Formats: sequence, structure tokens, C-alpha cells
Amino acid sequence: MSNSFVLVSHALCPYVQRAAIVLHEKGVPFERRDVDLADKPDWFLRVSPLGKTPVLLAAGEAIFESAVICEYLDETTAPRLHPLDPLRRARHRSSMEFGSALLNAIAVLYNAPDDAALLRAAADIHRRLRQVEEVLHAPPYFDGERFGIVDAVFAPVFRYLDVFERIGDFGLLAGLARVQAWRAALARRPSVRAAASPRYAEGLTAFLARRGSALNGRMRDEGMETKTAADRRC
Ligand SMILES: N[C@@H](CCC(=O)N[C@@H](CS)C(=O)NCC(=O)O)C(=O)O
Repeated sequence: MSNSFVLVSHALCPYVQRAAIVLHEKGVPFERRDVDLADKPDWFLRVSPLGKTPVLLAAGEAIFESAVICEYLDETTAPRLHPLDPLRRARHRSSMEFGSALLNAIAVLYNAPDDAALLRAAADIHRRLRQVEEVLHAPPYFDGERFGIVDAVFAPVFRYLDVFERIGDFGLLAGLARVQAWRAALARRPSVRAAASPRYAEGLTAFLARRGSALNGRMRDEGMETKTAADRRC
């Protein structure tokens, strides 16, 4: 298979991580090209109609939207990550959508303007993760021994939780033993580890510290406030 893939990326983007995990799972070499989303270069806007990362440059084409990129990679490179059974595959795709909604809920939490909104957002995330708990029945991954694209979608979700837990106990995984075990299995997976920089947690902490949100108050209380300059987007 071609080794000419370029993954147009942002260091903190969870959607980029999905594509990077899939590329690593398939052992496909690729170049990662980071862009500044606060100052998007013209070449990026030409290949990214929505102005978002990730974009996969492949075979002279620019493919955008992380789910589309993952599906394209799965259809063109072995090993197959999605289940072959259409109904199971549909179930995985539905849960991928659920993972995207969870990322939106996470953004609500880190942008919450005050403590009440922060606690509401935390309760909402916990409620969503409880729904995930109810569909997890075959460890270690979402659907048993085989790592799938849906696992690549949730691994970056859990990376946020790693950083939130350094700030405070929001009870996001309270009582959710199966989700906790899944999270631990994903954290050990080499493709997941390779999909973000070793400095990811530090970068995300700096990003969160610039939000001017209720979470920043908690970070200040924990002595975690930083003064890094201003890319407000990820
Ligand atoms: N639905 C898109 C979401 C991608 C997305 O929101 N990317 C963010 C970075 S994590 C972005 O590029 N934001 C820049 C902007 O919206 O201006 C996908 O799955 O690829």
C-alpha cells in the first residue's frame, strides 16, 4: 500500500487521533502535518472545505471528516477493523456518532461559565457514559477481542478524562466499571499511545487554562493555571 498519506492535523484534536489510531492499527506509514487552527493557512483552506482537521491527503485527493477518513482507510487497507456483519457494523457506527456527541458534551464542560454549569455538564457526561456502560458486554474492547474503529473514536474521549481527573473529581466514571476497564484497555493499546504526542496532557492543560471558564477556577485552585499564548481552538 502507498506510503504517501499525509494527515493534516492539530496537536490536540481528538478527531485527528481517530484517523491516526486507524493508520497505526493498519501499520500504514504517514506524515503528520500540523496546522494552526487560529491562523489557518491558505493551502489548508483549499483542502479542508469546512476549515477543520483532520484531512487525509491520499492518492491526490483530500478526504475530510474523521469518520469518512477512517472508513476509507478501512475499505482500502488491511486488517479490516469494522465488523463484517452489517448489523454489528451499524451498531459500531451508531456508537461512533455517540462518541462525537460525547466530545461535544466535553466541550460544554470545559467552556462552562460558572460552577453550576460545570456540574450540570459533568452530570450530563456521566449520564452519557452510563448509556455506554449498558452496551459494553464483551471486554476488553467495545465488541470483544477485536479492536475496531469505534474504539479509535472513544480513546481520545478518555484522554480528556485523564486531564480532567488531574483538576478535580467530577464523578464522570463513578460506578461505571465496564467503561473504566475499557478505558484502561484503550490506554494500553500501542496505536492509541502513538496517536498523540507524549506532551499531549500538558498541551491540553494549557489549552483548558486559556478558556476563561469555571474549569479554570478549579485549575487555579490546583495550581495548574499556565500562561501559554493564545490558540483557543482545538
Ligand atoms: N466532524 C468533524 C469535526 C472536526 C473538528 O471539529 N475539528 C476541529 C479541531 S478538533 C477543528 O478543526 N476546528 C476548527 C474550526 O472549527 O475552526 C470530524 O469528525 O472530522
